[in-house]
Amino acid sequence: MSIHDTGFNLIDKKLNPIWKKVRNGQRLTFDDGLVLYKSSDLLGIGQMARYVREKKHGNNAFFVVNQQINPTNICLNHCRFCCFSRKESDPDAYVMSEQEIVSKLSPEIREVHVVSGLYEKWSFEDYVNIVHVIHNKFPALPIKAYTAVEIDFFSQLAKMSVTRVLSRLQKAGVVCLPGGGAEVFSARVQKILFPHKIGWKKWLDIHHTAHELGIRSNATMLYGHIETLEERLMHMLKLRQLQDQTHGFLSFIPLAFQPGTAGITKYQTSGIDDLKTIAVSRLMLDNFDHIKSYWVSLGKEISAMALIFGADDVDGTVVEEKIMHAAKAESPVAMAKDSLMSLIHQAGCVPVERDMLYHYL
Ligand code: V47
Repeated sequence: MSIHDTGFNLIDKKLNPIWKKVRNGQRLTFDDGLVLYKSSDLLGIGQMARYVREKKHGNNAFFVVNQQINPTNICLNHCRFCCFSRKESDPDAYVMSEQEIVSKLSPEIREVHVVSGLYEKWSFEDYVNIVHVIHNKFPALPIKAYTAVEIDFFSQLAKMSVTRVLSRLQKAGVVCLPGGGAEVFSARVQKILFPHKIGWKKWLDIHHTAHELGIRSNATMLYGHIETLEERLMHMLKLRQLQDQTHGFLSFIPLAFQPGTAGITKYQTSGIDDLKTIAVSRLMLDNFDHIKSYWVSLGKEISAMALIFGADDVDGTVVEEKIMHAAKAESPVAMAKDSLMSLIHQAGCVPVERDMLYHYL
């Protein structure tokens, strides 16, 4: 039986006015978000989010056969939370050749996701060339490349405007920007964890410009470190505001922080926090079509449960993931298509293979 046919009782009566708004398709406020986050009625919140998810997508759960490529881990930003970045002199620093990049790809891949470090010895043309090489070898393969942080770096490196940088990449074959580098939209957190990285205003401006050029993008939120619930909600509301203007975001991806060796928190987020964050984002981001349950950061079990708590996409059968595994994520480094489909079945959903722009395959 679908949630549409089921009357359910909310244990936490404070949720009743929010449920009324959700049923009437009314927008939730910051204060509503706080009531949701502070409520212990996890199942009630999950059922409301499931109601919205089912209205948008029925029982479908999307996935894409995806390859991540990280051409180098050398990065001049040494963000405190990041276990992936290296100095050039580090013994495990690497730079991939064109051949190595191309060798990661195969015809069954439906989306390639390129995220690099900020490597000063490469020119902007070197970064563009990576896109060229991929596009020439696999012309039909949609390319999602370079976060707003990298776009800003290229603009400084090449002394070009963000618009020109993005247009150049678009001509080379980029159709979408990944959602990384957003972390959490808070000047307070930025000062402590990533002082040298672009802040939320620039991140949003770059996505705004991309959307104006017809480049779609995703949005992430890194949670479970030192941020407050209020900061998480402000992050969601700022994204919602830009989406109202451009409708350029494809999906929202909450990223559960993997503590690794960064020394910021001892413990990984709880399953309760993960499911609540998926559900709250589904309820707050009424103008986002898709909420991703990123199994690499949530693990397989919570990722399957997230599909009943508002998520409708389990991201990719990522062929190889490096960034979170550098922070000792316990999920496998890759998941085959069959395993991903069985994870979706376990949640009682119907797997739907998609391409980057959510066309059914
Ligand atoms: O920007 C870094 C985050 C992001 C850790 O657009 C960490 O489809 C958890 O953006 N624990 C990169 N997270 C990944 C990313 C992404 C992933 C999947 C899909 C898409 C998409 C984008 O990973 C970084 C940063 O916010 N990150 N270190 C960590 N220890």
